[in-house]
Amino acid sequence: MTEESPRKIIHIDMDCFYAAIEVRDHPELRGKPVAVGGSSGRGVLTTANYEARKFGCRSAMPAFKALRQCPSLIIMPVRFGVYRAESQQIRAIFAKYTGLIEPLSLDEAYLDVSHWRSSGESVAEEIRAEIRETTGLTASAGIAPNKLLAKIASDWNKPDGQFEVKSDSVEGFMADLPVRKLWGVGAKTAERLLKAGIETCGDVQNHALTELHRRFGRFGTALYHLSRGRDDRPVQPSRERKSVSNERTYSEDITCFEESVPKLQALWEELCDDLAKHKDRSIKSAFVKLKFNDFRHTTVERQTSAPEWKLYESLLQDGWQRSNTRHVRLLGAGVRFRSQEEASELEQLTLFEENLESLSGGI
Ligand code: TTP
Ligand code: MG
Repeated sequence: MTEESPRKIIHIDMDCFYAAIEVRDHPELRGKPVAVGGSSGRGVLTTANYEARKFGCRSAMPAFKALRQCPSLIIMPVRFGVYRAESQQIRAIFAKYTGLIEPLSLDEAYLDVSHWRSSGESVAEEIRAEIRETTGLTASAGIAPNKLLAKIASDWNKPDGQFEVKSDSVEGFMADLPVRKLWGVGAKTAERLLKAGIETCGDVQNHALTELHRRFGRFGTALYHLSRGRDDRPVQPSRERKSVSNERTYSEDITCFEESVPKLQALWEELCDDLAKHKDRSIKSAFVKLKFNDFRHTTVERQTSAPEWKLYESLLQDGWQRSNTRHVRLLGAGVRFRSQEEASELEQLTLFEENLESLSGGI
């Protein structure tokens, strides 16, 4: 019997993507600490280059804090259009190597290159070289038999490097890895696991499958496999969009419902414009998001296929009921879509019901 050969999955992630583009386009910034984001009082950084990271500047950090830590930091305004165009160019390079591309964000994607005769490592080298030649930007890559490992590995030799996890070294590679790095393990879950004495994947490996299942249910079973670096998920070429939304942080806190209505209405109008591009999708629900001045947020959601303004207004009212006198600093309005599968099931069901009706009508 021949054993199936392992898949060759590459995870590519551009290095400090937005900041690298800004430095490339403004050569006078080379070698200086640079971030991209809003520099006004409430601005946050989307990312920072490696020079700025030495001072602790990070994605999602408020600009005032970053400037306190690194007074010479240069904060460039965000140019989404440029980043999107760059991302398209990078995806066009991927497409020369494989049809199996699963983008995760503008600067990140999984590629399945199992059909290549050459090693995954050399394909990754080639792709990175081509990205550098075409765009002048550097990328890092992880090469492994599955997505889980490839994504972890792409961080190993960042920036401008790559790392391969070979099939026979998987369990060892995973042993020291914090469980927090696993797909689906967030801060809360990691905390729960820590209480059970589990901090690394090696700790999980010491527990039997039955015990993990008893303690954590289905998640325990997944954990058992993930901690051993096992992951069968295929590279899925077209990940469909699950939702569309608009949100905005205001320079001054909103103190009451009445004041927030016209602001939400403006967001809702933009949302309706955006939805025009997604006419092929079926809407499942509408939601309104509020972030309070203690940075906690809440989302109020209701099922609907028609995202009408009155509904958003009433969701907003429900949101304010959770405010407990807190003021609001951010508002968001959005819709969630049915997956293509759900949408076609619903279509079948509707057809079925219509048929039943016409049958009973005929009796
Ligand atoms: P990342 O790949 O997470 O970060 P990065 O490419 O800047 O740096 P690294 O070298 O560590 O990969 O995100 C890609 C881009 O997405 C990033 O350049 C800016 C944007 N971004 C945000 O706008 N907000 C965020 O919170 C994060 C994490 C990223
Ligand atoms: Mg990146």
